[in-house]
Amino acid sequence: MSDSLEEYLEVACGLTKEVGQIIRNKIWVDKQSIVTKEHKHDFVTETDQEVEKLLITGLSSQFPDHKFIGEETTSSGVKAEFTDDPTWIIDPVDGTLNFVHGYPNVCVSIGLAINKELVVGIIYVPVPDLMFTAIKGKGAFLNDKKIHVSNVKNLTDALLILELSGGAIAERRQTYVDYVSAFLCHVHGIRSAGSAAYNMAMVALGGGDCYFEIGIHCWDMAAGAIIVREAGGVVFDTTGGEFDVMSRRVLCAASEELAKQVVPYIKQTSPARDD
Ligand code: LIP
Repeated sequence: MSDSLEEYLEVACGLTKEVGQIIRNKIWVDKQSIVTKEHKHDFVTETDQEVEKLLITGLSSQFPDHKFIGEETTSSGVKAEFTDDPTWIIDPVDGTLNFVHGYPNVCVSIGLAINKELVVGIIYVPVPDLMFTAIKGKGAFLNDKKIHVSNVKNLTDALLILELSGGAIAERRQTYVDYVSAFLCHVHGIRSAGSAAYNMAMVALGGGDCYFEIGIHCWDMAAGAIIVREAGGVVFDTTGGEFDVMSRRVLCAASEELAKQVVPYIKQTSPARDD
């Protein structure tokens, strides 16, 4: 089994590097062709669609019995089917709003689940060429060098990562304003990268200590969940319960102690599940 996981990772990393070149070539090209999805700040570009197609075509030619859940395929109306079959969960461009603006925190995020368990994760940040990878039980790596979460256990020592997204939706706007004012007097600082996958990679690297978000999708967090865990961190539901990749809720941290201190501040909501 572990040989196969290594083969899956190798093939997926090769394809990811190839599509990364497309993202690098296009990020600062004048105008992306943009379409909006769930709300007026929720974008998709031709690059998202092109990259997802190339990844799915490349992976399915090597692994014809594998299944796929892709952000753009799903938003075109194909229902996500999460079964026990090996399933690649793909966000071709996580941080599309960044991409549209030319802000380089943009990732290709690919998780592989077998029997609904995440076993391989890749987060590739093509502009600075950062390749985060993990295989279950084998640790997490950045460009082949082993990485580990920080040793922060207290909120008062933490660099907290918060997304300030969904500005087009009044209720979400207020929630983020409330979070900033609640956390700012406790933590060392707050960062917002614009990509769930990037945020989770930062927790895995020890660059940030804790990140949570409600309302994102399985393709935003599948790869990050295994990479954070393999880097020694914890991944929970935002209530502090068991993480469920289809729930659209994630809380990850360098330590369980830190995660549990953050839970009481989170405004819990239950968006429609991905499955
Ligand atoms: C984005 C997430 C981000 C969230 C955005 C959006 P996309 O994913 O990475 O964490 O705050 O609303 O969901 O749409 O760029 O793939």
